Amino acid sequence: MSKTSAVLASLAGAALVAAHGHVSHIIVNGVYYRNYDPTSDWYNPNPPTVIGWTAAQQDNGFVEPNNFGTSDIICHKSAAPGGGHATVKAGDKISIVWTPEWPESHIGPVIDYLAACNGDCEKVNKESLRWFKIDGAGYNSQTGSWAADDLRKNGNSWLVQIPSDLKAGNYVLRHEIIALHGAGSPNGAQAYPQCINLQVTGGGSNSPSGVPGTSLYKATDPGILFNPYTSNINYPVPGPALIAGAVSSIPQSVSVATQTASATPPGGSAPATTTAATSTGRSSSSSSSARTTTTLVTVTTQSPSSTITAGPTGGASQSKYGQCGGSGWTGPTACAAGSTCSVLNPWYHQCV
Ligand SMILES: [Cu+2]
Repeated sequence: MSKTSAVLASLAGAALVAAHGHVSHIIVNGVYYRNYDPTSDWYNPNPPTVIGWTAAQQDNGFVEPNNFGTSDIICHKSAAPGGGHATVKAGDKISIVWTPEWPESHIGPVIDYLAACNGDCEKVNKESLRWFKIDGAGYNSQTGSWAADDLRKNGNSWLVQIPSDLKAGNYVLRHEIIALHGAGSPNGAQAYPQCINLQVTGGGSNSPSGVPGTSLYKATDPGILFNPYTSNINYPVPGPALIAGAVSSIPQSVSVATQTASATPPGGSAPATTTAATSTGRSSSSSSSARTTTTLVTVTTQSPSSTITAGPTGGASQSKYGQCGGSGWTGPTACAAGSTCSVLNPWYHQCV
């Protein structure tokens, strides 16, 4: 190891305590869908129905390689299906947004998989899912950047395209960052899988075969046990091969939400969307004609019970990393001591 590499490695070691992350929301055709929030929903006795899977990720943490053979790698620790789904068209691009800001030290690949549910994803047995890889970006030697760098520079978001020939049906999208800053040592890589339920409409007849989540990676795979602090990086993205016709990543850009929608429960009709009160200065462009636009009336999504602690002034306040504002938010806007409400975007303000 060169002196420079050693310095970089020790800096990375210091960053191990940095906040990690989870996916806060997705944006499809300008429509914002809230994801499961492991840092607040976990503690909420009456959490909102969302498209994202529930997981024991209160620490914003990761799955370690020694557990890549267990069900925790499928959709994160102790994961269970989300109670609803988002409806997208085959060929749609989905912006997947992480919070808090992805740590710069946490270099590594960004990978996306789909698995058909053959029924409602809300009730699927995760062990039965067979995952096929629709994109997977590692290190770009042209730009000298890792996919996780590109994600961070792209507003902490990653743009994924659903294959346009995919057979219509219900799928789980498994989006994942693998952080490699410690991956030069055994069990040092960090996997951050995030699962979201999608109903895909349109499409064609393509139904790729896949592998069980527990077979995606092994702790000793060359893309898992890998020292990224070398001068000539030649990184093999781990996991199965991309499906035919897929690319490692599509061109990245930031998506802007102009509407919000709630998750559709199984068998439910298309969600009502709420046009954002805040103008972004952009035209709202192509939102799906299948969605109905309506005005949000009154929605009380949670009772002010155990997740909400009394603030210094006696009013209700949100716990750290919980939501504290944004279009349509009816919960507390004050943050618990030690955190302040930060505007991530017009639809999501967070106590950080
Ligand atoms: Cu970390």
